[in-house]
Formats: sequence, structure tokens, C-alpha cells
Amino acid sequence: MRAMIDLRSDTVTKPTDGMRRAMAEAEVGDDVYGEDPTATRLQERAAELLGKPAALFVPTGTMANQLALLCHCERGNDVLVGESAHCMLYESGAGAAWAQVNFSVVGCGGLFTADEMLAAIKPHEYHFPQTRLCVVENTHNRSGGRVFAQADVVSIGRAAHAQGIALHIDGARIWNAARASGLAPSVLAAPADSVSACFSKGLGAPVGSVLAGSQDFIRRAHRYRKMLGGGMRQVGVLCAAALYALDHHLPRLDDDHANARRLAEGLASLPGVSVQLSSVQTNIVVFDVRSDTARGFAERAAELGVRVNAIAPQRLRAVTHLGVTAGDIDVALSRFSNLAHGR
Ligand code: TLP
Repeated sequence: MRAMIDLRSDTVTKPTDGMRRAMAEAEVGDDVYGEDPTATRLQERAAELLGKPAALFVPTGTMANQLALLCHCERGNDVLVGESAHCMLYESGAGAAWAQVNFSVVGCGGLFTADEMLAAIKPHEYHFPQTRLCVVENTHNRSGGRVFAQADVVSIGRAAHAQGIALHIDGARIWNAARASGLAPSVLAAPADSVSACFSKGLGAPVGSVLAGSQDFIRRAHRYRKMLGGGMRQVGVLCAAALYALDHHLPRLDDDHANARRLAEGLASLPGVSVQLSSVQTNIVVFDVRSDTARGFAERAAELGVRVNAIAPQRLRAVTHLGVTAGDIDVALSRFSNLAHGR
């Protein structure tokens, strides 16, 4: 039987043997009592990497983003986001349910400039929701893993702060943005008041994200985490996987980026398939199909042994990760080629 090549997401990775050993050997304690040394170590390490005074381990990127909304905003506040932002569109309405915020989309395509952000701020007049927060998603998932130009993030941060608006970076894939831009995560996060980052995507840990910010911000986030049922006990088992990922899996993200490019170039050469190659900057490839629906294409691809996600009627997403080699990409391309040629 041919092996399935799973390109649906970088969340599908399984912990490596080394990571499992690190988890098994983790020193643990009850983190609700603040007594898990591995959790403490990870939080300190993440805070340092992201250049913030404090950090909090959370189970998911969704919880990290939602804690940020809860900490920065009051009910009814306006949050400026790029098109198709994860915290607006893919968190099951949590922003409306918990922080109870209003989202306004800035610009087109997910990335935006300070001028576009300034134009979206609501007037200080009682008909309008008051803009309190801006969220930059770096890399931007839905637009194909594109990296924000750092000069834009710096200008957005300055402009937001001058208007009394906070900046949060949804850095679920900030590690990919760092490798692709050559800038340290702390530099990428510097313009922001808070930043979230995931260990369970390209870094290959089974569970876990982190939220970083000021001491006071993290103290408040810690309370909200508890309220949402995210107070965890011997969580060092999971934090050990994240620490292992930080020690071993950061530079290899370059392989994922090279594999994504290889995949994108191969897909672009197939009949009925189009890819905007300039958008392929990290480990995500968004592509369009003409002669089939995206859903139909995904179903037939799965029958041939490649899994991808349909994300719009004619649009699909493929994501490279540590479970996929350059050889797998070539196999995936030959299966896609059979599909595109109706073989
Ligand atoms: N993204 C997942 C799905 O939810 C779509 C994926 O497969 O890409 N921010 C960004 C930018 C994300 O891409 C994701 C997950 C999250 C936050 C949420 O992370 P989790 O899944 O850990 O809650």
C-alpha cells in the first residue's frame, strides 16, 4: 500500500523519538501551584526568545490569541485584523463569545500597512465601537504563509501606540517568519505589546503554544487561562516537547520552506493549476484549480495518496512540515500530475 503524504497542515506532525524521550524524562510538578520546573523553564526560555518580560504556556494557539483579546480589550471594543485573520475567522467565534469584541478587517489579502490601519480606526464618537487592539498575523496563514515586512510591523506598532491602540502579534508561525526573514523572533515581536507562538505546528511538538508580554499582562492572562480551564498540572511533560523542539527543530524549518517552494513550482507547471509563486515564502502553498472544485481535487488527491485542504471553492492549501521529505514532495507532485492530466 502506498504511504499517504499528509500536507493538510503542519499540525499533523508526530513527536519524534528524541522528543518522546525528552517528554518521558521531564521533571514535573503541579503547575497550578507554580511547581513544574519544566513549565517554568519553557516560559522563561520563550519569554527570552520572544524578547518579552514574561510568558505563559497554553494548550493552543487559539487560547493564546483569546487570552490576548481578553487582556487587551473590553466588551464591545474594536479589533483591527488583516483579511481572514485566524483570531477572527478560525477560532469558532471565540472572540465574540469570550472577549466580546468587534472585528474590523484592514486592507486586502491579510498583510497591511500602517496607513491602512490608521484608516480603519473608528472615530471617537459614540456610534462606533472603540478601536483598542490591532492584530498582525505573522506569518499570515490564509494568504499562503506570507511574512509581514518588518518595516510595516514597526510602523503599525508606532502608529497604533500613538493612537492608544495595543498591538498583538499572532505568531503561531513566527518561527517560520524568523527563518524566512533572517530576523530573530524577539526582533519580529519587538513592536508588539504581546505575541503568541505555537510549538505544535512547524516545530513538531504534540501540544502547546505560548503567550508573551509584560509581567502585568501575563499575570492577567494567567488568571484568564484559569477561568477558561487552562490551569494544567504536570504540564512539564508537554513543555519538555516544546523545549526539545526549540533546541532541535528551528533551523530545519528551512527544509520545510525549500520543500514548499519545490512543491509550488511543480504545481505551477501542471495544467489547470495556478500558484502565485511570490506568495510562497515559508511552508504554506496556496493554489487554485480550474477544471475541478477544490473539494473534488482534494478528494481525488487523497485517493491517489496526498492529503491537502480545500479552503475556498477553487482554492487549496498544502503545508510542508517535519514529517515530509523532499522525496515525498516529488512523489506528491507525480500524484498531482496524474490527477491534473486525468490519468
Ligand atoms: N491553524 C490551523 C487551523 O486552525 C486552520 C492550521 O492548520 O493552520 N493562529 C494561526 C495563524 C493559526 O494558523 C492557527 C492554527 C492558530 C492561531 C490556532 O492554533 P491552535 O490550532 O493551536 O489553536
